[in-house]
Amino acid sequence: MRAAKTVISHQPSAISEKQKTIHISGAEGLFEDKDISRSVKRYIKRALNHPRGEPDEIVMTIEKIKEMPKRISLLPVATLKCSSPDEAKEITVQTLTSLGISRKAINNSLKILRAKKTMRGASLIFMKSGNRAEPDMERGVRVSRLGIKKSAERRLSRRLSQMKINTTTVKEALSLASKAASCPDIIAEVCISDDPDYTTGYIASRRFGYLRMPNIKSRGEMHGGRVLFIREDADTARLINYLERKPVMVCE
Ligand code: WAQ
Ligand code: MG
Repeated sequence: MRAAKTVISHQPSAISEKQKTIHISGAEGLFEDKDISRSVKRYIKRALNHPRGEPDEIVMTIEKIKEMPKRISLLPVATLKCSSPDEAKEITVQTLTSLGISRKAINNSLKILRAKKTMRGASLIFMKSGNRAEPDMERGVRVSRLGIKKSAERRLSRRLSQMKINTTTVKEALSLASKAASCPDIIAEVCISDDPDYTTGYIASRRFGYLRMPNIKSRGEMHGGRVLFIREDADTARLINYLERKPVMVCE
């Protein structure tokens, strides 16, 4: 599902009005036939009640999966002590540096994550050169075709409940990060929600797991995004195909 809003911006210096599309919400999953109607209803409800605003377009795509999903397991979860966006930045820079990611790549990612115009998908950044690899830089790459087995979801819910973070937001973000981390060419991911009232972000990697950072942004801010750091010699076409099209199921 994706939901968007078109706004007309009146720039003080411009003579003409300009239309631009604002991304409101997007979500995806893998479901059994019998669960499709219920899932579609949930996605519509979510699009219509979104903290980023009321959409004037909701697009729903339903595709039959013809390939057995690849099974993956979840990254381990931890919540770091982090009390401000500055502290989150410090943790992010330190963690990414220790994973071998260059200062240039880190700086480029911070620009994307703080840009006013949010993307619908993730940016792919080469870990050394800092160059971007996504073919459409406004849209980014959408990690899609991922689901979680019912038994795995129940177990995850129990675990997250003990940590008092059992929400759809956390479950979906952890699943997405685990699909990304299942790619050997992806070294790390950084995520900030674009929802104005969701201020916890994360940094994920196979080495350190899924590390949550509270207060990564201040309440009310509309910016956010995702950056995937990739190996310098990654086969980007193959990588993008995996992220966008390969069915993956969380099974543990
Ligand atoms: N694939 C790639 N990028 C995506 C996707 C996707 N499927 N979905 C969202 N993005 C990008 C896009 O640029 C959004 O602007 C940005 O990520 C943020 O998306 O453990 O809610 O859906 O408490 O707002 C983190 C949870 C929540 C942390 C993240 O992201 C925790 C969240 P949002
Ligand atoms: Mg959002």
